Amino acid sequence: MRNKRPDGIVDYTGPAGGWGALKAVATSLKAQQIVVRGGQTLLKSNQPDGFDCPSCAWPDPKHTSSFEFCENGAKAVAWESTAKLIGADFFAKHSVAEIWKQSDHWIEDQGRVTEPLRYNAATDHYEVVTWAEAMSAIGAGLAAVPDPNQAEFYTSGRCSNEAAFLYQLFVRLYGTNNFPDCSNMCHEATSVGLPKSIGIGKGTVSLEDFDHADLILSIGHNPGTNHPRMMATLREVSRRGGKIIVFNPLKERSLERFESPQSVVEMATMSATQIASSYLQVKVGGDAAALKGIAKALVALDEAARASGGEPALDHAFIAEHTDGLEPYIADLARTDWADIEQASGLRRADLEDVARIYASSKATIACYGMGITQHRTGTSNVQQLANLLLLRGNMGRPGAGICPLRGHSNVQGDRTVGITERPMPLLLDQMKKVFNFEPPREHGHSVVESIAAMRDGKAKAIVCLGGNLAIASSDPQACAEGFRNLDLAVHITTKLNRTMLLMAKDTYILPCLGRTELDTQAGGPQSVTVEDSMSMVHASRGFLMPPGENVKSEIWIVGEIAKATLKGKGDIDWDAYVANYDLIRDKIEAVFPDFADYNARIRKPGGFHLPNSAAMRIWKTSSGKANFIVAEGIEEDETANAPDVLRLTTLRAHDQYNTTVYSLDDRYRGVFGRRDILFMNERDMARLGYAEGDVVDVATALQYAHPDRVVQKLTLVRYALPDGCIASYYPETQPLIALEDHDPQSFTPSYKSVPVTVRRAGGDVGAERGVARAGVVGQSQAAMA
Ligand SMILES: Nc1nc2c(c(=O)[nH]1)N[C@H]1C(S)=C(S)[C@@H](COP(=O)(O)OP(=O)(O)OC[C@H]3O[C@@H](n4cnc5c(=O)[nH]c(N)nc54)[C@H](O)[C@@H]3O)O[C@H]1N2
Ligand SMILES: Nc1nc2c(c(=O)[nH]1)N[C@H]1C(S)=C(S)[C@@H](COP(=O)(O)OP(=O)(O)OC[C@H]3O[C@@H](n4cnc5c(=O)[nH]c(N)nc54)[C@H](O)[C@@H]3O)O[C@H]1N2
Ligand SMILES: [Mo]
Repeated sequence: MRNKRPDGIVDYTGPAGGWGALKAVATSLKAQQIVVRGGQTLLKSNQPDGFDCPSCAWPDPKHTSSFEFCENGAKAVAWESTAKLIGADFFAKHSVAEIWKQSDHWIEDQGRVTEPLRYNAATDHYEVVTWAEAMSAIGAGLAAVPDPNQAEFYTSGRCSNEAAFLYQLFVRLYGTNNFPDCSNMCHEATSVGLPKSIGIGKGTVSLEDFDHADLILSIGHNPGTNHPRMMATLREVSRRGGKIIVFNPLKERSLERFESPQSVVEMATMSATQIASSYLQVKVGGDAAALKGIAKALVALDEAARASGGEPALDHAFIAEHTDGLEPYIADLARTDWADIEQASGLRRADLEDVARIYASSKATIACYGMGITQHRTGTSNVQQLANLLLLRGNMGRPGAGICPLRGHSNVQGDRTVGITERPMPLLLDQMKKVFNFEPPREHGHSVVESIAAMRDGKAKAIVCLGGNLAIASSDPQACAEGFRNLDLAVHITTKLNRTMLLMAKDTYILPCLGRTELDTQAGGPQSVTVEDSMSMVHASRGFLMPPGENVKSEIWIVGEIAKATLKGKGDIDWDAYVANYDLIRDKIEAVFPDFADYNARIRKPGGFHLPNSAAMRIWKTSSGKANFIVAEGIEEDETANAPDVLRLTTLRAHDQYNTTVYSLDDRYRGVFGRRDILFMNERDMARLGYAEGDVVDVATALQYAHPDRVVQKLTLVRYALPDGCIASYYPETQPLIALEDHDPQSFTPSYKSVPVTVRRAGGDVGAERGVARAGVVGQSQAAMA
């Protein structure tokens, strides 16, 4: 018989979705004190005349139903439209030092910021200032930075196309391409990898393609939590007999079984739909090897078929007409040993050959993937290997087939489309020059990792953050804390307070902004913004809730005011006119990006419009003019791969969190309640290393740039079905383990999903008090930053 499980840990035996999901919606609305207001809000999310749900970037179905919201969309909306507000009283009562001692959950849960604030170092309090005071100081501060390349301009992916476009116009007029953004920590491997493979840095499928696919490869994403509306699509594929093959080190419940809260029958009968037809528990970081294995097996099938006169496994006509580089690619596969593939992937050759056989018999395949693919040292080549696999069978640019990166933030793709990029293409800059009549900077700017390094090393002097929680989301909290505290000026445009805003520059401002759900009224009347989803659909979003205070302004207004105060007429832009009427911003977006032709007319139609996707039309905008097979060198991520006492840690989102926003301490589908200070490990590894479930351990970095304080302390071991040598814990608590240098060399994406670590019994000497865990709260980064 098994021992009693640790506090808060249970065996979760139900499917994903179902009544549990509906109950969770009610609970989160109640917690934010908006039972009625929130209920109404939900009905208008992802509707033709409503607002775009701020949670994820999964597209809306053609026939938007009023129930097209999900449990986690409900949490995001409730969190934003909360009745809790903080203004002058709150900041007079609490010093920054006091707020610092609270958990990240507590800090954000205080509610919406309602006044512009300036930090007073003499009293250690934020104090209310007028907008005019804030703007003139911020403008003077930015103008005082000696070289524009010493200022950083961060964007998180919730901001609209209009805000992002105006922001990049301002920043380029100011004189830099320093655009660190959340993409750099997320799908940068897609943005860097896919253009070389297929000539465009985004996915090629539309929602309708899922109706025509007979095979979905689902790799390294957890839709039941992070893209819940995708579950309806996967459920449909499964119910009509399509196959879904999952590659994930963890058994994620939603990928096993799902009960649709929108299906009367499943809800009434408590029945569920099986999702995965095969579930392969690849090792953490083993995808590079697994993908090579499948391709190798597929090539072998093709050779066998050719010898016996059977049906070829490769689409030779497509390959000949549309691709380049097959020979070196196949030569590399031939050189790669099965023994090495099995070792690195943790999967058996026979299983990978099975996948190849299923793939060879599929008429149309879609490959979906998320952070399990991109957040690795091999992230870029992982993405390219997925493209290779699809190209082998011509699964690109035809119905039911293609590549589907699951984007993160609800408008992270749109922000990139309209110019938030630190490595701009010459064409973008030429267009900006033509439309706005100035010479934009050509030199490439900083990504997240590069900007944190510049701040840490004292090279950067100022930062503006358009949303997000950069110092907590980034790797290396030690470097982030040092970096922010080195600055002369930090400006945070935000809905809520978070820990990044407690890392004080010489001069620090918090500027409160409207959320998606709220009415945005400017001189020209009520305004809509636009966003682009994961599948390149652009549509309007209009909030209707009353703003939380009259000093809460739209992001677009705030960007316009900062631009005016900083540029003092440089560039001759009429910022007030753009802010008064967002149609005028869209006209300029259209002028710079011809794909947005008829922008204002087309977003007034329900559902919006689709941006042309060259690869989906089999137009390959690569240097060769063809789609390219790209060889991935090797199959191991780093030098620690085979060290016996080194475990590979992956960092996950719990079910009740949105990135650094922790809604509650539960992770229902993984059976974790009321705590986050845990480390998932399989029972074989526990036994091998001399532990039992419930033991408390410290985790330390195993890479060469380990510091003695890159340690996360006091995590409780919880058994979980993981491959040998692989462990998992929560993001962002494990951030102190990830050095800034530990990233994909091509895309600079931090290697969040593959951290080589060692584990030891808690209580060892790690020097100082840094890294001390506070059970149940987000205390690790906080300690590392102290
Ligand atoms: N409710 C909610 N929705 C969200 C978010 C949120 O935090 N909460 N975040 C948004 C954002 S910004 C993003 S980017 C997306 C993220 O969405 P996902 O990509 O689903 O993100 P994660 O939870 O980080 O983990 C992905 C999955 O990868 C698996 N995995 C870990 N390591 C590996 C590996 O080495 N190989 C493979 N094959 N799999 C691995 C994990 O077990 C997990 O199931 O969701 C967006 N939507
Ligand atoms: N270890 C580890 N680290 C990771 C990841 C991981 O999987 N593992 N995932 C990475 C990924 S995929 C991403 S995208 C990043 C996320 O990085 P970020 O985008 O920087 O982080 P978020 O937690 O989404 O930001 C939340 C904050 O945004 C602000 N906010 C919310 N809504 C709005 C709004 O409408 N307007 C404005 N101006 N502000 C708003 C609030 O202050 C809130 O506290 O984290 C990355 N970090
Ligand atoms: Mo993301």
